[in-house]
Amino acid sequence: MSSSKNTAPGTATFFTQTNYEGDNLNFSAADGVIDLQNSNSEYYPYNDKFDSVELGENTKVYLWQHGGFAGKSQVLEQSDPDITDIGGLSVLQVTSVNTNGIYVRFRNDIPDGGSDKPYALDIKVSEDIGNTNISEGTEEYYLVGVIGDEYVEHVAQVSVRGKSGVYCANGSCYFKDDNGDVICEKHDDFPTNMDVVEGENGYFTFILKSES
Ligand SMILES: [Ca+2]
Repeated sequence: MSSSKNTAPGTATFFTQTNYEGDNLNFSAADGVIDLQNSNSEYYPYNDKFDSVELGENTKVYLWQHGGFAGKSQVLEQSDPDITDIGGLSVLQVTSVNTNGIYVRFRNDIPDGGSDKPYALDIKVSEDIGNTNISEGTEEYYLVGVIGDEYVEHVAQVSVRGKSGVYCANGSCYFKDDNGDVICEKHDDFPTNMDVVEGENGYFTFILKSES
């Protein structure tokens, strides 16, 4: 039964069992980012517990496996009777369909690899709940935030650390929604030893060009 009759438009109902059974909680865009694994949250008992989700009309949900927008992620625009393949849902956000994900990956392009490799990017999109940490050598994109609707613009903190833990880059950029296009603009303090390259809409590769 994937009927959304029971769930209001713009909201999503999460169930503790597959096939829309068990305890359930309903969330809307007004709830923002829900961090189930925050032990101070009233929702903490539901960390890793939601196994299905029913969407109302005009609804999109963003799902993450771990806090810090880490691990697997998934975006749904229709009800799903089994979301267990996420491997334990810990962070979720409900929006209208008029939002896009911001996807980021990290590449080390220092010609000799650098003296402090491997390097890792930390990116924190404002209004979010934590850094997403992305190591070099991973090709995959990470869903680091959501843009659109009331999230017209985010300021993202960007930093890169080497193996020793010392930062070699630190600054910020903007992610903006431009009628459904996701734009990344470097802020004045964007690291001069970094670059950012746009791929498909909403997909960005952050590149470390030199050690300093
Ligand atoms: Ca989890």
